[in-house]
Amino acid sequence: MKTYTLFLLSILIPSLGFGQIDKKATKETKNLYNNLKAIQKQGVMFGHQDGLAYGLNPDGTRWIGQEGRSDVKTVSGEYPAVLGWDLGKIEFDSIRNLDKVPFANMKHYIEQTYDRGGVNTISWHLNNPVDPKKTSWDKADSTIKYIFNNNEYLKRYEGWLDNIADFIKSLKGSKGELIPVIFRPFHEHTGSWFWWGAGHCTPEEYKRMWRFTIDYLIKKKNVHNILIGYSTDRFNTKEHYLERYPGNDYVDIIGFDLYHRDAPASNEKFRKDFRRMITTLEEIATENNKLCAVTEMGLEQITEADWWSNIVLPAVQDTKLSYFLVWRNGYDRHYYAPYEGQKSASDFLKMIQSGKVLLEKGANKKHLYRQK
Ligand code: BMA
Repeated sequence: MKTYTLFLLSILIPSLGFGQIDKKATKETKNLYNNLKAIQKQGVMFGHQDGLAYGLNPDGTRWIGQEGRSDVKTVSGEYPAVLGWDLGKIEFDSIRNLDKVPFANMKHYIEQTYDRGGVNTISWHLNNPVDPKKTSWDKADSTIKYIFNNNEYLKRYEGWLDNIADFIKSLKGSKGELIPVIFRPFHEHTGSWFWWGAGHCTPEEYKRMWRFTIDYLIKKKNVHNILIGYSTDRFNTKEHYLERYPGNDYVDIIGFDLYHRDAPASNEKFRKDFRRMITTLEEIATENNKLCAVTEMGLEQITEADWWSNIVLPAVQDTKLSYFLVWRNGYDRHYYAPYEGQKSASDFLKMIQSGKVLLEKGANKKHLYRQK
C-alpha cells in the first residue's frame, strides 16, 4: 500500500520521483548527490578544467605539473571547488590523455581534490569505435548505428568502457573508500562537431548509446562511485533540450555547455541566452528532481576585464545551479580562468567576494561527502 501510494504520488508530482539513479551507489556518492543539492542554497561552486595539471605564468608561458599549483589558487588563495578532467585516449591504454595529462597524475589530482573536499567531474573526448584513428571531432555519420550492428565495433567499445571503469574504480580515498566522480559522456550533442552530435545520429540512436554506456558501467562493471551528467550545447527550448534525453533513470545531473564568443559585440546576446538557458535548465531540474550545473563555459582569453562580476555573476547567483565550470588554461591564446597578472584577475576576486560563488573553502563548509 505504501509503495503504491508513493508510486501514485510520484506520477502526480514528478519531483517526488527520481533523484539519484544508482540505488547501490556508495555512501560517499549518495552524500555527494544530496550535498550538491543542498549547496544550491549556499552558493554556486566554481570549477576549472585541468586546473591542477597545468596553467599559465604571468608572461603567458606554460607551467606544467607543479605540485600544489593552480592558477585560480595563485589569483585567489583557494583551489577551485570543482575540478574537471578528461579521459580522452584512455581507449588506447595511453599514458597521457588527449591534452597530454598523464593519467597517473590525474588520479593523484582527483585524490587530492577529494581529500580537500572538492568535486571532480570527468568528460570523455573518445575516438571513434568504428574507426579508432578518428577523433571525436572527425566527421562520421551513423557511428552509433554501426556500433550496434557490428559485434567487432561493439566489443571494441566495451573494451574502452572497461578502461573507464578500471580508472574510476581505482580512485580511492585515504580509508580505501571509492572517490565519487561526476561522469559526463557524449556532451554537446545538440551541436554536430562530435560523431555523437545531432547531425550524425538520430535521437533514438543517441539514447541507446547513452543507456548502453551507463548500464554497462553501473550494472555490468559495478561502478558505484559515479553521478551521471548529461550536457547539451546550445538549445532553443525545453523540447529541444529534452529531445535526446535518455530518461530520468539514466541521468543524475543535467547541464549544458555554453561559450561566450565575439565579446564585446555579443555581450547582450550572451547575457540573454545564458540567462534563458539557465532558467529552462532550472525548470527541467525541478520537474524531474535532478541536480543542475553549467558543465562547461567560458570566454577564451577573458577579454572583458569585468566579465566575472558583470556577465557571469548576475546570471549564476541565486539559481539552482550546483556549479559552473570554465575550460582549461591550455596556452597563451586558449585559456578561460584568470592567472597571475591576467586582466580579469581582480574582477574574478570581486565575484568570489560577493559570497555567491564558492571556491574550495566555501564549498567545504558543506562537507560534501558526509551525511548532513
Ligand atoms: C577543446 C580544446 C582542445 C582540447 C579539447 C579536449 O575545447 O581545449 O584543445 O583538446 O577541448 O580537452
